[in-house]
Amino acid sequence: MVNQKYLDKAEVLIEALPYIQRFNRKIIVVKYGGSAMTDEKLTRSVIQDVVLLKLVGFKPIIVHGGGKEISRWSEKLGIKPQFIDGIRVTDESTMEVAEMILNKVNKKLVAQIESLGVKAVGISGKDGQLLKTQRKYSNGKDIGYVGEVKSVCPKILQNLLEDDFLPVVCPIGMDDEYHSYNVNADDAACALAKAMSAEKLAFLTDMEGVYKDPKNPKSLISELHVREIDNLISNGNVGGGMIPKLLDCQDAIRHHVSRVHILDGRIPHCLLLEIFTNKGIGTAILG
Ligand code: X2W
Repeated sequence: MVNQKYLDKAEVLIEALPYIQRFNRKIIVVKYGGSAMTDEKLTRSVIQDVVLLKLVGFKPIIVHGGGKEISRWSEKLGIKPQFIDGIRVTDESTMEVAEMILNKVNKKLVAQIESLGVKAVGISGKDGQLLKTQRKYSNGKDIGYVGEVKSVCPKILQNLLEDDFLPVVCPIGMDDEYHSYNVNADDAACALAKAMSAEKLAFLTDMEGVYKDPKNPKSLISELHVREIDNLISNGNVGGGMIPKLLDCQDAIRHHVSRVHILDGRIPHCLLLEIFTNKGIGTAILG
């Protein structure tokens, strides 16, 4: 007689079968940031999830942040981090630190993926002119080398996926004069998901998802229609960092990304729990 424990395991794997079939060869862009980046155990669980997605037939692309690490190193170097509406004011020396640190984070992730047996290539938005940027202003105010994505040249990502590599992208772009620009990682992930016609875009955040009523923890919305987003924002039901994220979600869905997921990156294996189960654990935004 086979042990029930093993039968249960087989059951769990079979439950994932329809999802594996549906998403075979489909692109999923994972924006990796927040606490899931600063905790070693969580980092490992995210990398394991993405590697598993790759090995069962998805085509994942990681776009990572590293804001906390940039701030830590800026302070070490005597530069006081400064933000306006969540965007880092990026003077020349801050840009230098941001580029160094994001490249360091990028290569660390590549090594972690490689250690699990998957071929990964780390690039920045400058490589192959992946992210062409222009200066972004904050309510008309110059905030330095902060870039907004003007255009995407997805060729390099297409080639890497074609050759079965897992691309890891850091959010640094370049303008027409080849200057580096610091791009918010959520915006970079959204731009790449659109340009790559991704099936899914998943944001790993430090929140459980989107709430109907932020004061009521039981009001987590598991499925949100894109047309409800404007109302949620204008009613004041969401605030702070969630607003630009929801606007990115709206933008992605309107440009044919089928689903965007806002997930709690503090939950180990949040990606697998969201993608391979019916109800999921965060908020899925659909068109
Ligand atoms: C971000 C880029 C990194 C990022 C920054 O300098 O912090 C801007 O603010 P998280 O971890 O996703 O916050 N860029 C312009 O977005 O990291």
